[in-house]
Amino acid sequence: SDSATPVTPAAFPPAFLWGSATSAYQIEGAVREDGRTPSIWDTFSHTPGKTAGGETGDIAVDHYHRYRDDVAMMADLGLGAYRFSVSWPRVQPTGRGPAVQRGLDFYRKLVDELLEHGIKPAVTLYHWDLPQELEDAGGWPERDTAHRFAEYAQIVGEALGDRVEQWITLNEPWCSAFLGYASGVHAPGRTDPAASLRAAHHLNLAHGLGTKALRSVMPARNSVAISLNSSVVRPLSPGDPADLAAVRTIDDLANGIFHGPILKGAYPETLLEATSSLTDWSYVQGGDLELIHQPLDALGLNYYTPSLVSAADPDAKGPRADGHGESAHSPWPAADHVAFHQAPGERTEMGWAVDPTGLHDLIMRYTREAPGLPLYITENGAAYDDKPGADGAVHDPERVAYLHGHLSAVRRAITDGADVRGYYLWSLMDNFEWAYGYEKRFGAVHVDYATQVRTPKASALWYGRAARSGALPEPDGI
Ligand code: PNW
Repeated sequence: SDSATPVTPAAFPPAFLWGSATSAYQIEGAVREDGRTPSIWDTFSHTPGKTAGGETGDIAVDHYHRYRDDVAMMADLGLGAYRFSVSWPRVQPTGRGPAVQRGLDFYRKLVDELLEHGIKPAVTLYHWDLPQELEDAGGWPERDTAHRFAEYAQIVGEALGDRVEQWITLNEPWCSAFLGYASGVHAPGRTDPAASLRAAHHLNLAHGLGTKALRSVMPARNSVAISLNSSVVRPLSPGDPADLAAVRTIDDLANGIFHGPILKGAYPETLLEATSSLTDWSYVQGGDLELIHQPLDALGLNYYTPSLVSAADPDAKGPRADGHGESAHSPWPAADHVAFHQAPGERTEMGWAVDPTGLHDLIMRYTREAPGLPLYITENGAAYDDKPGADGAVHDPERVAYLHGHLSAVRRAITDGADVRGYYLWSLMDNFEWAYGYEKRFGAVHVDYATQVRTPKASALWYGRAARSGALPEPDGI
């Protein structure tokens, strides 16, 4: 045999979905068109000091007007799936009452465009853009918001359920609850730890009520899931019981608070105890846990980097290093005894450690904890400081290496018995990165914000080759 022949990379299952992901506020722009009203992210981004450079999603990457070109670009790249989110205030401007037809029409046209290009749509109902009127009425800490979400879910399910099979209720409720209501680095920017725990429960309840509403109006073949930013939490010293206790605290607040009720029908006892100084959890009403713990068709995992924690030195005061944004307020209620650490090694522009093994560990954990439940990686990707070169091309070898490493970890997990059905690269194109504005570029496609010109980076071409062949090209093959 010829020893110079490169090893053929192991193929992925033939039905594996090779997709990319975006969210409405991060790409659409057109914030005052066709009856849309402000969401909490419009209000927040227009509040001085909340986002880098005071940037907003007013225009973003103008996807609302360019969706046809963007879909054609995905098809040219060879991508087979696309995860996007619906803007709630486009569909229900006050968060209640009848739907705005023009808002629904935009998503129907987008879906039809995708289907015509052979791209499988996955709809996320809530990717953080709560109608401002609902926040004015109390937001996620209020129970009524969960009922409003169910009504909205039913409207969108009725409108698109005949042509979209894959549904995701919420994206990363951890961010909505704890970055939104505890650390305040995300909209609505509140810093009330007790309210953030109420928000977490009402987000869980919204998932349960929303799932039920979707199932009541959609064909039974459709799949309903939730996307969680399930953290991989590691101890600084694996042999130190105090560090292992810190892992437990953060694992409960990051994972158990959502997976517990959703997958097992109960909040972890250790979470209830640890947070008892802030809340008595009396807003968890009879029947809530049954609603939240409904059969799911799939679980979405969003993964970027693991967390490294230890017991805190009680005297240590100083900047936090948990990678969750700058704030004097912690996004971790009742976790003052935990310190976060920066892992050594390579990092992305976000300062997040590059650690593909974490993705393998995460997939294997949920393979054990939710046996039989199909898994999707609904987000994974990296920000790098990409600039077009003199030739106009964008060379992003770091992102190619990141994707190769993480997709290899997914492939390994499948070999180890995990049922991973698809992967959605975050993100299709550069976009509004929340509190970081347009500074951090997660796109596989470069966007020149002055002209809105899209240029596929080397990583987009590499990923497209993977998608077309169903196997991973060598990272330096481009
Ligand atoms: C996710 N954290 O956000 C979101 O789903 C995307 O909209 C976002 O663009 C992407 O990841 C990249 O940031 C996160 O502080 C924001 O741990 C913050 C955190 C995690 C995810």
